[in-house]
Amino acid sequence: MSTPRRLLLLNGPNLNLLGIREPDVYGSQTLADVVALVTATAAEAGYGVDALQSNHEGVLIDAIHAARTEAAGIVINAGGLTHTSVALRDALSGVALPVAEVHISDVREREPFRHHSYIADVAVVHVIGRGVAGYADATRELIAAIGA
Ligand code: CA2
Repeated sequence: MSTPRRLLLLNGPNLNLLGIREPDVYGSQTLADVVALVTATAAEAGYGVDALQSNHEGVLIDAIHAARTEAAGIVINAGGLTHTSVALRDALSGVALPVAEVHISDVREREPFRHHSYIADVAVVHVIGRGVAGYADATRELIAAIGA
């Protein structure tokens, strides 16, 4: 079976508030802007994008499982689940797709509880603290890692 020329873009809890709350930390661009940016960036390389934001861990895990046969890679900002969820990490590891981990803010410069990521070592691309523009960088780097 040939690899689908599609990426899954996942955004986790509270990222639906992008551009609405805390612009000092996360900027003024919205989640719709993120989806448009990743869609346009992926299209440059002939990839389509399926985007999902959820505040529910199980919904994100189900989407990761579905991506196993429907996507060539995953761009994910898991929000706070980054720092707490073994289950999300296991799902990413289980589907064995290339993963790009994105964080809008520089989590390394924030509270200590944000310094550990359960996802980091199952991701091949890490883009941290570059704002919303980091999603475009992550998408390009992920496509380069897919290498097709
Ligand atoms: O910097 C990032 O992208 C984060 O993944 C964002 C998460 C946070 O828990 C991580 O430590 C770092 C939080 C997402 C919440 O997004 C909001 C956006 C606007 C207003 C309120 C929350």
